[in-house]
Amino acid sequence: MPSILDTEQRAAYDRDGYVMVRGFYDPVETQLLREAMETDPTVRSHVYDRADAQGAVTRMVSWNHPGDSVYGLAARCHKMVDTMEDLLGGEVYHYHSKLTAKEPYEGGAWEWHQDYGYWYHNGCLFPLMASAMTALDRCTADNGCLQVLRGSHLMGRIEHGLLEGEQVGADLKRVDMALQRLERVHCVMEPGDVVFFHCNTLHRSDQNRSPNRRWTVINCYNAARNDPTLVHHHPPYTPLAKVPDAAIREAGLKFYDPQAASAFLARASAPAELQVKLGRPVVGAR
Ligand SMILES: O=C(O)CCC(=O)C(=O)O
Repeated sequence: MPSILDTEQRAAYDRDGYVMVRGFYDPVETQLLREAMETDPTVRSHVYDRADAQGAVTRMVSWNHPGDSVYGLAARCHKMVDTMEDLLGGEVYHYHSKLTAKEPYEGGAWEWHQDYGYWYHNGCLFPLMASAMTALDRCTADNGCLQVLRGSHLMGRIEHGLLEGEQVGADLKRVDMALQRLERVHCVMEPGDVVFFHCNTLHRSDQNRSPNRRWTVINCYNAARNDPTLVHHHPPYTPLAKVPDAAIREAGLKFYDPQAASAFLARASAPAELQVKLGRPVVGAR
């Protein structure tokens, strides 16, 4: 099946390092995904906190294999995977997915980083990786929506280092220079919208100081031809079985098979190589 992107959107991704697809999931699909995140026992038993520099937390759940749950089917459906294959120029596999949940008044911030700032250390030789963030709630500047620096993916990989709290972020000097030249875009999203972004796109988000919850799911993919050279906490190339888009609705509120819960990470850590380089353990979620 073709990618969901039209020619203009496809060109926007190459130019800007991200592209927004409004209403990617319809209201029924979105409600199923939201309810699954809220009620799936395997998800709820794998929540961990990731603190920002002020100690405010994002509630996280990370899993490596999509499985047959409704959210696994969403990560494997044609409209998602065919679009990723279009963006990455060939076969892709599921690298991992995560819930990033910012609760009202207490959700934490994310500092400027590139996902490839992490994934590079996992032995992924090429930046042939991308993510799709799905809004489960309305995401606005007030509740800490994703912010991207338009065109920053063209800067290549930036060095990442230790920040305050539990975070690894991009070299602040470089980020400051980029901020002078590139436009910062707040990705305001309605539930069901998806923003696709390149692994070298600089992104961040603010704390949630509003009364409104901000939950998103992020599906991350790697090109099959970019099979990591190192064994690490995310999977090597694993063929991905695509399903029709209708499978999401047909599944209903289908949960993850608890027998396969080992696909969930207890608490995602920074890549071992990066921890050694930084000289101390760092937790993270990438
Ligand atoms: O949830 C967010 O606001 C950002 C998450 C993020 O940047 C990440 O997981 O790498």
